[in-house]
Amino acid sequence: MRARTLVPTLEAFLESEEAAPSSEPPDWVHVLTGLARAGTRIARVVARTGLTGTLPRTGDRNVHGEAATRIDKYAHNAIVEEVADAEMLCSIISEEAEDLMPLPSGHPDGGCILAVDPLDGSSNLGVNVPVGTIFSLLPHSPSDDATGAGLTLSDILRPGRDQIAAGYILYGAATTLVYTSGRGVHGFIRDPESGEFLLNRRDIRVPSPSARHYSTNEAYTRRWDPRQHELVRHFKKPPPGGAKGFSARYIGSLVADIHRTLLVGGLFMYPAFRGKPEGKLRLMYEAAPMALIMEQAGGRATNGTEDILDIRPRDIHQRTPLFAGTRELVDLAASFLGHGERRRA
Ligand code: AHM
Ligand code: MG
Repeated sequence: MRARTLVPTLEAFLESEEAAPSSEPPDWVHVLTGLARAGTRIARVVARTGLTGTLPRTGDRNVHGEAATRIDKYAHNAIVEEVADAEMLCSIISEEAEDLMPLPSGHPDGGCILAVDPLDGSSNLGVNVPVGTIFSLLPHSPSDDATGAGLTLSDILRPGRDQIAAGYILYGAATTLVYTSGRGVHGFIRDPESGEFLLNRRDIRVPSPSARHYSTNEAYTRRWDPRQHELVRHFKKPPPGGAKGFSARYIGSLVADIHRTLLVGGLFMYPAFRGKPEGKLRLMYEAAPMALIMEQAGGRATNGTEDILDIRPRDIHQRTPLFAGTRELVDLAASFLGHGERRRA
């Protein structure tokens, strides 16, 4: 009989890998396990969207004027409920809330902010395309009182390099949680039978050589900057000496596009263009957590002129262009866009 290999659950892994020997796991672990519980609830609702009528537009707009669905709101509430007890948190930034959300009064100020996109790409759900939750945990600068109520915007607008932990939950064929706390990137798949997130990939690295994929919404070509045109023209040129050329991949759902890029490599791009001078994606809860994941996996992420992790936000919902993926390909993009040595791949 074959011996059964014991695959660690998320909790067991966090306890054994993230705690110093014979000490308690760090406090952020409670936020991550709360997010995993919320992810389990969200996955269940996502899987039933076609049956439960959670999908149709409510006619509501979210704080950014975008169409919101009831499931976006459900995901937001599930996350707030599941992390509310985490003592290290004091406030939440959510794509679904206009302002910084303080936790209920009486909650101690644990010095940290959770920035989250509760359900990114939910407009894809009607056609059964994977969607995801993206999260980032940041310390805030000391405020002048113990409840955190004295927090000002400048206390919380910290660059992505300060993140304590970041990651995403992908609701696809399998519900997958990927996180980093700055010590590698680890992936877990939720076993629908036991309900546990089980370790699936330890220390994920963006492969090198990687897939020669470029990933962008080419419908915006006519509004692109000439340098962006030049970059994509470069990907379409026949490679010298019979080498394998580039191929295109674009799902239009950030978590799914980044997950593919993380596992097989390539270059994901959501550039700025005419009409969207800062692109579409949000810095604090979309680009920065994905950038930490990419850097920790040996890849890179830039806005074209600056590494995403070095950008100090001016606003909690600030947008940024994003170029992320295999380091050589992000270097190449930066060289075309004016940030780095011009190289050829
Ligand atoms: P959302 O936050 O409103 O759900 O939109 C974000 C999504 C991302 O998942 C994806 O990368 C992007 O929008 C796709 O945008 P576009 O349709 O412009 O290519
Ligand atoms: Mg989003």
